[in-house]
Amino acid sequence: MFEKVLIANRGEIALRIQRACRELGIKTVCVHSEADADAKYVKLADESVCIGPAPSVKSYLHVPSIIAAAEVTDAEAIHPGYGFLSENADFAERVEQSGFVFCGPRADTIRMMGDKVAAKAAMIASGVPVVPGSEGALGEDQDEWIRMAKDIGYPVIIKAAGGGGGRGMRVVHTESNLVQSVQMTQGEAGAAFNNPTVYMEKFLGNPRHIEIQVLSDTHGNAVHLGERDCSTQRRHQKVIEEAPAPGLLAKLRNQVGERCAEACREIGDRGAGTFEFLSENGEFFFIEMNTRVQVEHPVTEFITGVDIVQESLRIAAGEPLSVAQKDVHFRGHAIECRINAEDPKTFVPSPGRITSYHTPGGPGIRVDSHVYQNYYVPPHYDSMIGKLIAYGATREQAIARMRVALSEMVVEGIKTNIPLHQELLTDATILKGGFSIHYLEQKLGLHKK
Ligand code: MV4
Repeated sequence: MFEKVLIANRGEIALRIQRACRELGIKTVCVHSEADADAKYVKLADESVCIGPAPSVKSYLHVPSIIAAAEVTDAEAIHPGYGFLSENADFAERVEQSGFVFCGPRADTIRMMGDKVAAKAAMIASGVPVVPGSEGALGEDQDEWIRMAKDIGYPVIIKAAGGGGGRGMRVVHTESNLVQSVQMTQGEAGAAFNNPTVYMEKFLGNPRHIEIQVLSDTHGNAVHLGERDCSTQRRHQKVIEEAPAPGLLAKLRNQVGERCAEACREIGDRGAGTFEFLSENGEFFFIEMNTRVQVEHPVTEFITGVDIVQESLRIAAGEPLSVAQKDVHFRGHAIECRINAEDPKTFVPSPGRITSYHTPGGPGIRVDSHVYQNYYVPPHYDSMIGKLIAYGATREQAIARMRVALSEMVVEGIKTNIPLHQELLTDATILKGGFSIHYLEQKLGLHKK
């Protein structure tokens, strides 16, 4: 195992990785911006290095400073967490070229999954079900686009190969708009991603967003840890996640999960990964793969008992997975509420000083957060200040525990979305489960542009 790992992130995930390292007996180096210098999790690290001013581009995204911090502290590996440089193939390459271990996949895996056309081709080759569509990039021939869309059936969606996470896509309802829409998406993709390549898919009108967690080691082993339902989202930001997905049959979970694990073995994946699917009428369609630990990993940890962050460290150190597929059992239900520093109605960010803070507890409650009383939420970063996760034997029990936890939680001095969560956990559709990715925006009265 490593002696010392550098954590190239901030906030709750930096603390989560630090805790995992400590349990494994690994010393930690925390890099931080000037805005995060006084944070407790920075002081808690064995060593800390200020890598630049508050704006991310000058600190958490500044590769030379991070590599230099690893060099001066003699760290062996760099864990990127999520966001920031976690899915930057050039960063992963630079880390390894500088003689450090990148706690994540090989750079070429990150690169392949960053190219959504290449990712989809790899999944088709491994037998993972994908959304019906162009099977590759669209070429030059406009008549071919028209034939293809007619074949797939309207509505279709044009997506940028360099996009993902909701960026660079356009829905087309009729043939009269098709050519212009493809050209506009190409133009935007060229400007935004420096890659004008686009592809076409059948547009699914009311899908659920269900994703499968995988772990792959460097010895050819890969397992899946089941799924999470992340359909409760607003403007591509997840709000609530849960595992398992309500109503999903074990047989289908294992079928799709095993396809994902097999794909990991075939592409030689390494570390923690997530296969994103859209699901309609009990069918699964792959859309994208994320090659990192995700925000919502705790719900999977609760129902499987596997520590995903520790596994990501063990895998990076060259150790085999600590679990085989036959040892992965799904038990109970877990739900996560993302706690954001924002207005619960307008979603406007609400940074500032937390004047009063109290966290809930009791059976099945987990709080993943780096904040505390008198913590100042800096305005420079994502508004998520923590996550509340509740586990129960059943979905009903997990939700009941979450309601109590939300009622106990006190965050004063800034606005948070706790009132929104309290309302969502009384909503009949949400309590029933199995709703689509559009439900929350419909409920909030937002309309897609
Ligand atoms: C889709 C889709 C419907 N049909 N693809 C948005 C984010 C990116 N990961 C893929 N996205 C979508 N792709 C087809 N063929 C609808 C979405 C989508 C979405 C997907 C997941 C979570 C939230 C979403 C919100 C709006 C649209």
